[in-house]
Amino acid sequence: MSQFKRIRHIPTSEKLADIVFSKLRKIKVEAPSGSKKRRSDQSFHKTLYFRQFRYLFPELEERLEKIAESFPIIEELHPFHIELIDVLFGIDKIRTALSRINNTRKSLKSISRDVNKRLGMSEFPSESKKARSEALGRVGSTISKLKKPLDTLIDAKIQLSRVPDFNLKQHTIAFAGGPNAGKSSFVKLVSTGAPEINSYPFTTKELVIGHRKRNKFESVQLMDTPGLLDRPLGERNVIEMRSILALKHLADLIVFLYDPSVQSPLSLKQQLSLLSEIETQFEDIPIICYINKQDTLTKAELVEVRSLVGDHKAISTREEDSADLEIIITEIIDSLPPKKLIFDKNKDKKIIEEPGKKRVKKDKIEWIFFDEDDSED
Ligand SMILES: Nc1nc2c(ncn2[C@@H]2O[C@H](COP(=O)(O)OP(=O)(O)OP(=O)(O)O)[C@@H](O)[C@H]2O)c(=O)[nH]1
Ligand SMILES: [Mg+2]
Repeated sequence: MSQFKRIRHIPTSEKLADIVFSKLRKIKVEAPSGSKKRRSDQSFHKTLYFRQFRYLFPELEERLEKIAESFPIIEELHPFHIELIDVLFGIDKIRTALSRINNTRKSLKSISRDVNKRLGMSEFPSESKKARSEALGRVGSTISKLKKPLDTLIDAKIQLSRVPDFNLKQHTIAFAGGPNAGKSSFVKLVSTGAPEINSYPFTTKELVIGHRKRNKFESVQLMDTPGLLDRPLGERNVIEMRSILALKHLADLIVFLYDPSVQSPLSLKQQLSLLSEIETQFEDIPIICYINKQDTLTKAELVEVRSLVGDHKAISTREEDSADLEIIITEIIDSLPPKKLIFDKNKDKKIIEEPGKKRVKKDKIEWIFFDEDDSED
């Protein structure tokens, strides 16, 4: 199971206060039987309040500890996830949220010490009551100050749990191109991936992973990405940035699809410029280009398209052409470069080389954080 799916349920600050205070109210101490007078005995109040606080502080401590500890340590994450978190929220925002949780644990300890001391020294029920209500007020305001950090972590958990699980030992072929180019159709026809397909652009908003057997022993991952517009990196939205980061960190090979049809939101010139941006940004990743939707073109039009974008193979990602697509995907898989080196943190940070593969530069090392065998789903 992905580390992000392991992050515990995170309550809002209101919910957290609601849970602990309503449980606290249910904690009762049997009143000494007989007289009403005895009920107001100082020992009765002390016992009740001590018992309530003996529940409250450890309960809050445990809940906050579990939230903080279920969040992965940022420094240990795969660079893809680190950059993704940075793009989505800003690494510092998550760090601040986690450190606020930890500081709150310390503040609660100090409130706990104070109230226990005051209760211990109180001689009259009125003193005990005052100590209790002041301590509860402090706890309440401490919890309400967690509103922002908890909301940030809830948002982070939701967003990160949408990132599909990648097996970093497997090759990843990423499908890229402008919106509506047929990327999802391609992935869906040749792999186990089931991305949504629609006749309008910007259908795919998340990364989608499909698998395909390469041979008896190996599978490859086919990654469908949201469509990219022809614009500079600084102007890209979060959805496009997710694609860009996935291409940068995960792709061993990029399949770029041109959409020459009249429905394409990008002109061929814009698609050409998009490709050239991808080539510049990911110069070490091989790219194979195809002219998709060939069924929409006459022979003469195809010649014209090729004169503009280059002499690429023309394909069609319609269901009726899936036999041809099978041949194409086999060719693509056959042209995969050797898998990048991997870095196995379970093996004393030793670099592992695949047999027969050449050593590559240190900055290409990848971290294994997810193992297929690890899956609990
Ligand atoms: N005529 C024709 N239509 C195609 C072909 N491939 C895909 N389409 C259609 O093009 C539209 C977009 O296909 P998708 O696979 O969703 O395209 P996409 O690149 O994933 O689009 P986004 O996720 O929005 O970027 C759908 O209506 C498909 O049916 C093709 O080879 N020929
Ligand atoms: Mg799509």
